[in-house]
Amino acid sequence: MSKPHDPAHFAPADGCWTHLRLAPGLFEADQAVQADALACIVVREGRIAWVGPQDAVPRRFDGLARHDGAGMLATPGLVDCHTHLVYGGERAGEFAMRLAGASYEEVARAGGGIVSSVRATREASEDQLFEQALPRLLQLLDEGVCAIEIKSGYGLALEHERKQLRVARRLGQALGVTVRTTFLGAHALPPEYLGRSQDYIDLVCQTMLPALVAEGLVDAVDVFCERIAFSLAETEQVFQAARGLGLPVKLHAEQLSNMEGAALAARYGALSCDHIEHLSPQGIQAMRDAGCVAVLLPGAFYALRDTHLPPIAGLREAGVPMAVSTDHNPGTSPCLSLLLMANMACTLFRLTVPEALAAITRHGARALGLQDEHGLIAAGRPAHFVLWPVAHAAELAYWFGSRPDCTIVRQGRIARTSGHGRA
Ligand code: DI6
Ligand code: FE
Repeated sequence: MSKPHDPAHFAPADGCWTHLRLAPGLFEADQAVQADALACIVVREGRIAWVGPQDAVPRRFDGLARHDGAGMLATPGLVDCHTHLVYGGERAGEFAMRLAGASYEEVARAGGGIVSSVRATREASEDQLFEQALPRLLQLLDEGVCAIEIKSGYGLALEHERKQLRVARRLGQALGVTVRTTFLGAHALPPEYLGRSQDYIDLVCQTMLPALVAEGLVDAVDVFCERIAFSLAETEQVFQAARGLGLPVKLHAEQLSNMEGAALAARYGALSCDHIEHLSPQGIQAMRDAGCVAVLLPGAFYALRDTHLPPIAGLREAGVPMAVSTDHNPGTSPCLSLLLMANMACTLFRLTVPEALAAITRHGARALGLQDEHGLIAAGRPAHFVLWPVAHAAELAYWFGSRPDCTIVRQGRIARTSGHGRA
């Protein structure tokens, strides 16, 4: 029996979406829209066919249905560009340990941390992982996410990494959402490889990655480059394997210490460097020169009670595009709200509201190599957009702890309809 979240239940969004306001900087109009003027987005055959002032809609669209946007604010569908959404179990006990004074590194060294999620993930079947991840993804989607990255990295063995990536693909199909999969086999050293890090990296590069790529399960490759994870030299070996298979790379870089991982990732043309609390000025320059996106993860910063801020002013000055994501994971960011992350990026990292909104749309899309499909309202693209019952764009980053009652058009279908209030 099909489920209520099955996209087959959603009506096509084709028609003229009228009485809209367009969020500044997040659209390209076919005809200039004066500030404060009402706009229209025309959807035809699941794609955006035209964007412009609503009193200038071309006659050729006269026959299309009308959808009243009721003055709501339109943004592109949100993009959550860094998540570890598929895993077994949870780690609330570790949260308590950290509150009692243990650091993230201490918890990891005591056999908790990533490795404890690895145990739970290995024990779970593919169907169990799917059932556990489904409600998490539904929560993100209900807030307007239209594209999401899902990493492996809690299997750390071929069959278990495969299971995670297969679940990620299945979730995308079952819910009608763009999913980009990232292979993060080099997330932590599995316990059975203790003291044999090089052997594990060889397995990742020579066996796991090629097999999973051959199965069509990998869109990009990531590494956790950190004192408690993998060295710069090991990271480079994984990047070389990715390059050999023609895959883009990303990096968990300079989260807990400066390893100069960002400069290495930039040399490999990385789509993004993520976390980057300890990013150096040289790292910023390298990222700028390589056109690499800086992915900021305020959820992990907050949950770890970190105080070392990422170098936002330096990134801004260098013109490095900044994205913001949930980093949803059971250890350091059990967060299921991208808008909360936009709020925290403003409050904790001092992003401006326009920066925060670009961070969860345009720049998030770019961090996934999806900039031609997602993150901007423009003719020719698949129809992914969200209508928000707010007076000001700033409200998207201002409210926290509540869910706006939005209308969502995802993959050309109406996935949610607003009652025009707050939920
Ligand atoms: N950095 C993180 O914040 C997550 N992974 C990573 O490389 C944490 C993953 C976890 O603790 O389970
Ligand atoms: Fe992460």
